[in-house]
Amino acid sequence: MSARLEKLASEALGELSGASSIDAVLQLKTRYLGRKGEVTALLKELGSLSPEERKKAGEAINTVKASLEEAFDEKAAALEAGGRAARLQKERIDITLPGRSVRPGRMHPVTQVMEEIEEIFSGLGFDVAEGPEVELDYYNFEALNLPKDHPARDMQDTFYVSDEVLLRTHTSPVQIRVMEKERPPLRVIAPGTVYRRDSDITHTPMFHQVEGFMVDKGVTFSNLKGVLTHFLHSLFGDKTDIRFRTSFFPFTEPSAEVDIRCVICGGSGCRVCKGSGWIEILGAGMIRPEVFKFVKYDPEEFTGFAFGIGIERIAMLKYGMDDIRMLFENDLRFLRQF
Ligand code: 2NL
Repeated sequence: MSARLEKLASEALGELSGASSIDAVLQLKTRYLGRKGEVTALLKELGSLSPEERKKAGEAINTVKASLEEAFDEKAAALEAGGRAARLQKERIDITLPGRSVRPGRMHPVTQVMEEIEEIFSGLGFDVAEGPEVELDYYNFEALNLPKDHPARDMQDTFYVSDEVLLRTHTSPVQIRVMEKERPPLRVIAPGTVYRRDSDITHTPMFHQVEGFMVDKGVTFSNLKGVLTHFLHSLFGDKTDIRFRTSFFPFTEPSAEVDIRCVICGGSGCRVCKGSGWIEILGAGMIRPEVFKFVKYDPEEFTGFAFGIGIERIAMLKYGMDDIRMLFENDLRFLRQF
């Protein structure tokens, strides 16, 4: 009996030293010490021994049983502690690391300029109107005194969708739609995206415009000058010199182009103003009676002025950019500067 007991004990300890998981230890514990375990089986054999031998063997078995129990429990505890240490090591967080900062987005420079222009005209009582970018030939050209055979249509390289449908080349069609629906007095600006088949360092096929108009009884060229002078002084500063030059547009007469003193060189002449000291900023004029007839206004009763401004050019001047394409490459390192 004592030889079998010793063999069993050394076997159990040998297997235990090879156990690498808590589950394996618990299985061994059941196999040796459980109700149907091998040590328990030895205890059941005690009945066949003499009372003297039984006492001796019983004590020996219980001693082995107690020491095995302790060995199993110690090993299980050690494995559990090791597992927890490994998990803590794996889940370790360096609380001294700096946090990850969130970069706030910002308005595109074109949007910034467009909103600034809207603010200035809102202050003069102008409403803001919008309309479709895919437009009818009628609203984009015809109603603006540009019939199909008009030579000025060649000035605009147009994206056509079909014979009568195109991508608007300016936001004037929005203004025609407003006049068609509403009667004077009207003060409206039409900001938006426009399209022309043109692409180089000063042109992109998609760009932005703000057009505007004012129609009422007795609106004059003086009103045009007053409104546009106030607008340019608000946008570029009160001290900015402004000049009106005579010009031609098919939808206005008389027409003017408006220049500001070069914001880059102050007038002495540079690359941006091509040595002239002046920069062309917008076109404007008194709306022609032909246009009024298309929207059923009586040109004897009402007069009005209209104007158009390219936004990208203003953004480039304001922020000192020299290539318009940078605005639409969406390079965040570039856009974050504004
Ligand atoms: C330019 C010139 C201009 C207009 C736009 C306009 C609109 C209607 C009636 C009459 Cl509905 N005129 N718009 C008038 C004169 C000039 O823009 O060079 N823009 C960048």
